[in-house]
Amino acid sequence: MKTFHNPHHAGHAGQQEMFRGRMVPCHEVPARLDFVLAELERRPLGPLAPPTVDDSDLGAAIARVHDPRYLAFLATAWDQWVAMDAANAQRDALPSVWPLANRHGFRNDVLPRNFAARLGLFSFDSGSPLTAGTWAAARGGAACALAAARALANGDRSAFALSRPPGHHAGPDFLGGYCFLNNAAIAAQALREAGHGKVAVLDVDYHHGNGTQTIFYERADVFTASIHGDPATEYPFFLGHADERGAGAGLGFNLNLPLPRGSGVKVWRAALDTALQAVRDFGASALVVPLGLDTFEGDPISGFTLKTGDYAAVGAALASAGLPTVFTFEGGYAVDEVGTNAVNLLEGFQK
Ligand code: Q9C
Ligand code: ZN
Repeated sequence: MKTFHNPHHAGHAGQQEMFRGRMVPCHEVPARLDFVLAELERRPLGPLAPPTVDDSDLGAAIARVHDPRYLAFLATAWDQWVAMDAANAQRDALPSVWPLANRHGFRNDVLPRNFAARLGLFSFDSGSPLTAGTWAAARGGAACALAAARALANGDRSAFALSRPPGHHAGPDFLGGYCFLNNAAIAAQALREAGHGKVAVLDVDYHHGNGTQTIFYERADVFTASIHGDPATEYPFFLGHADERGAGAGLGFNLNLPLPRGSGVKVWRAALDTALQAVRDFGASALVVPLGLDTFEGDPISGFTLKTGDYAAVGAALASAGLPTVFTFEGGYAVDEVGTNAVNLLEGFQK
């Protein structure tokens, strides 16, 4: 399988995230991707290259998934932050005020003139620092996703969009969970436009793929499934419950499989079988896998107990769907092991 890696990823390097009233060092660090690249050099799965997609193609692919008002904000957010106060050039931008959109009469239809308010309008947590290089890095990730979808359109069986920041928590008009542009959704939409009538997204990150779910919630042409820590106790808390099944034309085309914190490989694999059966029943002709490795027992912010030796079989199970597949790199914060775990899974898929 071809891997498209993002040459701009390291430009996005947050210093600290807000966690329970304290600022703590960011978990989502550039070294994560470097470890995956290093492992891919040790155990090649195929060609490794930066994406080559045309700028206007890329802009169009991103705009198919994200709202214009959000994209206009994100593209210049850093400049707006520094314009607010020149000293901000030394600090990451983090939100601290939110509109509780659609609740208690708080409005999200009037764009505030204050940047801090705009940042809150488009964010759902204070753990996702926006930095000088965030937009270029996020755009580079979208390019990887688009290139991976195009590789499938050209007959490849699979492709890996290796980028950070991750994407699956980013929605049509919001960032959060370390995510800014939803790479998996961009790949799924590009596959639709390349002629796949039905595309499935099977999210295996520890955290519910709330952004992807929201993007496709009312659509019947993209089936979204996610296996994750139960939002009753786990981030992102406010979405990812089993009773969210889609709405309108999309009713029945979203599947959430929340599992209790502490779940091990046996329970997790059973959920994977359920999700794969649902993908088969849906009749997808292409698959996107938001690949988070934070299901690993050693992950510092997550609560499942999968082991390094489990991932090859997970890859093989995903391959059993028999579908052309795009993988997008998502979470996984046990930095020393994330490369081994990712490549174990992808090698298992490819065997
Ligand atoms: N300070 C992804 O895995 N914060 N995002 C958890 C730790 C948010 C995870 C608390 C976790 C987001 C792509
Ligand atoms: Zn995650």
